Amino acid sequence: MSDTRRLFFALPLPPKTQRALVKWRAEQFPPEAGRPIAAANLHITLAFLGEVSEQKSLALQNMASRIKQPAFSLDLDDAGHWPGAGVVWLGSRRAPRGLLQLAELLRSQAARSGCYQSPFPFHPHVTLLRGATKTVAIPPSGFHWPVAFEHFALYSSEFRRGRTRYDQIACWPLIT
Ligand code: 2AM
Repeated sequence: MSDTRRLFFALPLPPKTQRALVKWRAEQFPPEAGRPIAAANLHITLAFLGEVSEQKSLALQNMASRIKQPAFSLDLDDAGHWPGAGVVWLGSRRAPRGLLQLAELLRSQAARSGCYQSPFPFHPHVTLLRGATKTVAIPPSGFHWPVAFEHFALYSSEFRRGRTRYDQIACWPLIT
């Protein structure tokens, strides 16, 4: 349907971290491990909303603009492979409470607005590779990517001409 868009709330990674992760990924994973996600598309999803009408999107943006949550930092120090989903991911051994609260708030607002709800428990992560359906050697622990988050944003996702494109629709500050 043309009057809906595929939307999700996410934490964008700072461009410097995106570039560093892309370099590290190329060193850690062989090309056959999976399809690398473009640097600019590296993010942590907070709430996936599915196909959303413009009216519902505006209502969700209005609710998001009223969220007052403190900023938080996180250490990307964990990695794993979900072979079923074909995803190689980076995450954190200790997700900050602020991140979990923000995701919970956005997810409950989305649920009350009748949006799609993922049946899976929330596991904050950055997807590094897709199409990773075969066994992948995960880098040994010892890596650390510290990231400070001061904003969260609403994105649309569009798949066109073989490419996934994310566009930021709106962005809100966390309290610093
Ligand atoms: P993923 O990276 O783990 O695949 C845009 O597609 C974002 O929404 C991605 O971060 C993706 O998570 C997430 N996403 C897509 N489809 C989803 C679904 N059905 N349930 C939960 N998250 C989803």
